[in-house]
Amino acid sequence: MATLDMTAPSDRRQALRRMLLIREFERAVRDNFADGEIPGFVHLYLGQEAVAVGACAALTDDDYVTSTHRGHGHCLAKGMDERRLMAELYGRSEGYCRGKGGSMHAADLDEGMLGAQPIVGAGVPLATGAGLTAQLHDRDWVGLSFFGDGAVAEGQVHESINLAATWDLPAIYVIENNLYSEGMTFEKQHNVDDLADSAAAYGIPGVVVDGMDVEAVYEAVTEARERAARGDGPTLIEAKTYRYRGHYEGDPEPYRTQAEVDEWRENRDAIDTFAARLREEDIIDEGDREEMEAAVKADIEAAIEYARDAPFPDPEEAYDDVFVEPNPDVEYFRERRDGAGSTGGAGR
Ligand SMILES: Cc1ncc(C[n+]2csc(CCOP(=O)(O)OP(=O)(O)O)c2C)c(N)n1
Repeated sequence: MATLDMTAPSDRRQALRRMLLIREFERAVRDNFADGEIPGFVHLYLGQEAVAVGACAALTDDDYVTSTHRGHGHCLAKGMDERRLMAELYGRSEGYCRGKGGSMHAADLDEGMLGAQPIVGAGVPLATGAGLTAQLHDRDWVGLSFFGDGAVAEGQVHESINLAATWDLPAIYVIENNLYSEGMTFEKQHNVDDLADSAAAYGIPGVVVDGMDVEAVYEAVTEARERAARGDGPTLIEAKTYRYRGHYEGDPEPYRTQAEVDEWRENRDAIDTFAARLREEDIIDEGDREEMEAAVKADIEAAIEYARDAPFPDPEEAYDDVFVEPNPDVEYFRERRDGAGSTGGAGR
């Protein structure tokens, strides 16, 4: 999805619409999962819409993102089509991975979504890889990884950011600190107030941003992207946010109170805050939000119908796309590795 200019009224309206689309998508998934229409597990992004939309609005179509088990919002914000994403969740062959990936594995290389990764932290090295590819092949894209506060405790996350920092790779790391990792509170898992502080250990900027403010996220990612494009290396951004639903649908949530959830929803909701700001600035009027909501609702209803009507994949396809022929680039790196005078590494 194209970059937004958040100084332009029409683009700010567009940002609000994208957040509403994600919210409506997730509400529909919540309801239809409860009705048994959607197989597997789902982890909803409700509450965190400002992070995905703010970050992706600062990226170009050529940039790459990686996602997590809570990935529907990232997919939609990056420009994936709600009908094919819904079909993927429904396990249908019209889905992005022909229904074989489901909620936690959606990917679309055309829109720059390298994939949702349910292994906690596993998307981070992929974004580093996108940055390394850009550097090695003189391409203009950046790799941005979304990951949770829980993922920060994974070894591969540290290794990936350290490598990107050392090699000045065009990468951006966005921690979505929603205060919980499954049932573990943030305080029980980390000994710091701000996870962005760990940026000091990599020698890169660490930025804390209000993840309930779409424009604040947009500004932080815009700056990080400019820095990456200049060849100055990665930035670590911590967006403080909150998830409204349980870790997964069906989670009894013994680790938090309803009062806490209500407090965030009523007083800090990212969509309400942004819509109120746009109203104050006369960019939308009273009826605009309702109109936008009705429009996205119709889009999501159409997506559900599309998913319901789509066929299931043929069982014979089960092993398709599991292995690929080596990409020519593999030979390129192999030759570099085996070249005269090499010490065996792929080199920089
Ligand atoms: C390597 C690994 N360890 C454990 C799990 C089980 N698991 C799935 S999600 C999750 C919590 C992740 O929390 P966080 O990274 O904060 O993301 P959030 O759910 O808050 O979006 C855990 C422990 C997993 N999928 N992968």
